[in-house]
Amino acid sequence: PKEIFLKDYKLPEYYFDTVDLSFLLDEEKTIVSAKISVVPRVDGAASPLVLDGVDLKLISVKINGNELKEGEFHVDSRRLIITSPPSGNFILETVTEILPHKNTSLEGLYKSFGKFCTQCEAEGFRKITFYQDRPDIIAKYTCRIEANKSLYPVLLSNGNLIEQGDLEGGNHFAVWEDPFKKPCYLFALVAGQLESRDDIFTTCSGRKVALKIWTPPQDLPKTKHAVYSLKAAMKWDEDVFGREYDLDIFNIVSVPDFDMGAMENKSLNIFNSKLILASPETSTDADYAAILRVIGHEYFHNWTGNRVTCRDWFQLSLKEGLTIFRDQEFSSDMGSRTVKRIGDVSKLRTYQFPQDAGPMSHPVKPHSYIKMDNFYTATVYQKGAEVVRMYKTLLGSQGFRKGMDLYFQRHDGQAVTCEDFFAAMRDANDANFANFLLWYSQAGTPIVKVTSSYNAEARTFSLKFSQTVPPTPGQSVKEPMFIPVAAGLLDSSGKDMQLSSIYHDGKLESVTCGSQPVYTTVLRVTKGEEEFIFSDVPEKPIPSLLRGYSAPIRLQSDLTDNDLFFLLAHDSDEFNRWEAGQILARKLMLSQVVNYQKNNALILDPQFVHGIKCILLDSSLDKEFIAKAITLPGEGEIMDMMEVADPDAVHAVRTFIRKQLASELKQVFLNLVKENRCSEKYVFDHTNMARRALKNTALGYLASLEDEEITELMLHEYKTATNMTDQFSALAAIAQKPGKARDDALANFYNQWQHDHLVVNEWFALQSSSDIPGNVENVYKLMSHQAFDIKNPNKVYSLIGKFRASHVNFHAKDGSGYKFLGEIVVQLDKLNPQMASRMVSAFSRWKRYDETRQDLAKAQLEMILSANGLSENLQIALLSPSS
Ligand code: B3K
Ligand code: ZN
Repeated sequence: PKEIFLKDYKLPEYYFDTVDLSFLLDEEKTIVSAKISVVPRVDGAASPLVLDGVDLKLISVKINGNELKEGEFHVDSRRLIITSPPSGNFILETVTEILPHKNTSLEGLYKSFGKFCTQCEAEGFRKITFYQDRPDIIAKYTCRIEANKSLYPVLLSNGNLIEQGDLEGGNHFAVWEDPFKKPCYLFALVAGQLESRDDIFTTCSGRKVALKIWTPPQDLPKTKHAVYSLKAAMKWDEDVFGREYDLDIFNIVSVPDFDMGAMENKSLNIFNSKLILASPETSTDADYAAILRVIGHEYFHNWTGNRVTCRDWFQLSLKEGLTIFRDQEFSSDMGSRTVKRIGDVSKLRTYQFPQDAGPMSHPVKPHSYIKMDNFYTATVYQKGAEVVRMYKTLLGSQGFRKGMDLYFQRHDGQAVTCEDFFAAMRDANDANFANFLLWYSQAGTPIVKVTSSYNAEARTFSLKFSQTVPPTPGQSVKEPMFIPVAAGLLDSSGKDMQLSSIYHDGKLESVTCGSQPVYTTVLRVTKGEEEFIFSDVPEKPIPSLLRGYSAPIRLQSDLTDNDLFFLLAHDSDEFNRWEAGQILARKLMLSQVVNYQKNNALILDPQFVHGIKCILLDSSLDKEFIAKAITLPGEGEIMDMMEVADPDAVHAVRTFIRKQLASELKQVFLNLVKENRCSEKYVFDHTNMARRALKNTALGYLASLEDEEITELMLHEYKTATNMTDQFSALAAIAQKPGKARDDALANFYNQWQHDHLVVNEWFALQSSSDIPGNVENVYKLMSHQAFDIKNPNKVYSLIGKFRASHVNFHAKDGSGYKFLGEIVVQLDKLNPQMASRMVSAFSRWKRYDETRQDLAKAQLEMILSANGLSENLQIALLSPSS
């Protein structure tokens, strides 16, 4: 495999202007004809034209109507080279044969449950036809599809349907035309037995857009929420970003075999069915929220990704970071902003921080790649979204919107870079962004230390920052970054102090803004060491730092536990109230881990119990916020903070604290369960979701007690549940402990839902991620369950992917967890290399554990490496620096 470098980027020698594709779909093979008008970039230069093509059988190739003879072209397993094309514009025609029914990679054109379907991003189009498979080749497409009418009554592609009709011999055809130029990764085709739920969206300029959600007939009743979500997203993008939809039709197709969540193909989004189908009886609040979010995400790509696309794959975050940011904002506006922010920051900490601290650490804009598929990462997506958020923090909402407007104005119809986005933000606001671009090129999570001091005489309050960025593979020396730190000061009654001016860099700068009082200001930390001195501070304040989590860093402050309890109780920034609780919980957990390792008795600080109790009883707080605030940091987060990760100790401590809280606050939790039952019909709105979240979190705590009364309660909740959120939460509570109640409930649940794949997947996930001792045996058994199928990505994610969520079982000291995953990865690689390499990433931080575990993990990695016929994806995933 060849490594590709950003610094080697070259403009293409040839552009493509129009692309006319024609597919003859058939059971045995598919014939793809492509007619491309080619335009040399520089007139008169006749360098070879190199086309990508993988697993293709070339039938013929013509230029300007003349079939090429031997010697005029060269074809191998990866490319077709036209040795000396004519100078000037010309027409290239190829005919190729492909075998979709044999394609298990779920990339290119493949079959899923009898339907034809495509996935081209990043480099799947080359499995369909010979093409310059790179995103800076943007062209206008037409697509003719022909297939048997009874097997494939619905034929879809991008753009507008311009012609259709019946043919002799039972075939029919459809011709689609996409008026917008696009890169080939946005091409899509679907053919099969599908029905649509139809609706209409009227855009801000009064145009009517036909909305169609396509599924197999039996799934159609479950598409209501998808339509609702799509309309909400279309309206939101108009309201918040001024972006109107640009075609008269928008299709979404739901498919059961899909490698990821969904794909933003122009006007023909293709979705994993788990992100389309929902009903109150079968889907949880989390499912409903995920559908809203992902439908929003793919829809928003129409402008950020499709109309303005990426010049090359190093720029992936240009569309993904930005679109994640947009979907985060959308979900915030549709629900609770604070709770959404908490969820997003937790996700960043759970997935991106470990990545940034491990062998796979890479910048938001990677410098090189071998397999692009391996770069759809938490860094490119989640950290990329944080980078976009920082522009907004620095510029304010209006400034950010000005920057976005300029970005669209400058680059509509182009394939551009992260620097172009940066320049639009800067130019629209005349802003000084110092070395902000380092966020794209420098990997690693910055560590920022802050110390504070109050000078009563001078009435000044000083914050001293120092920052370091840890070395990462290939980047041993780091420069200081530009870190926006949103900060406020609390007085002794817990109220925000009004801020007036700050002394910094030899100057006194006013932070006021007209006559409006200012309570939060954004400090621009740009140096290795730096001091900010607030003036006119009448009493010693408690600082609230990094409000709303204004930068993706690890902040280490000198706040005392008392300060943190104070912030937990009073901060006007709700995110920081949650954060204060989390910092306290992390400290507490780490201190008990030490106790556990020394064989000392574990203890729970009464002040912590009191803090949790106050939150639980504070009726002014949003209930979903309470549910988040009483949830302890995950085991992974704690292990991340340890020199040598100790899964057993962390698990024991977290279990102990949960149980202790449950027993000391039992009555409070019981009341919460009773008070927050939803009697009415299921409604997906914030108020109802918040009630359910609080009730079910309380139930989860209670489940850790050994108590007859609680078992009764859980069974009661399970039996009386009227929606999946409540039913599944009760099941999860019952399943916390091994025993008959657990076995019966799991069996009962399967019997009730065995006809519904998506629900059965959750049932798999619940069991595989369980912490009950020796669970790997159950997972082996479930692998041969009739409902499991290793070819279906959703099932693999549920049963195999979720196993690693149980740190005690995956990292079991006897090596059984590693052995299980090792065996599966080898098996999976034969079918779907992308999925195998995602699964193997569970091993990527094996050096973080003790020696025994290291040896066990290493043995599995070596075993995988020695397997025959390893895929490129997997080889590369395994050859990351530390493994
Ligand atoms: N753009 C796609 C991701 C494609 C990944 C291909 N391996 C989904 C999304 O982020 O919207
Ligand atoms: Zn995306």
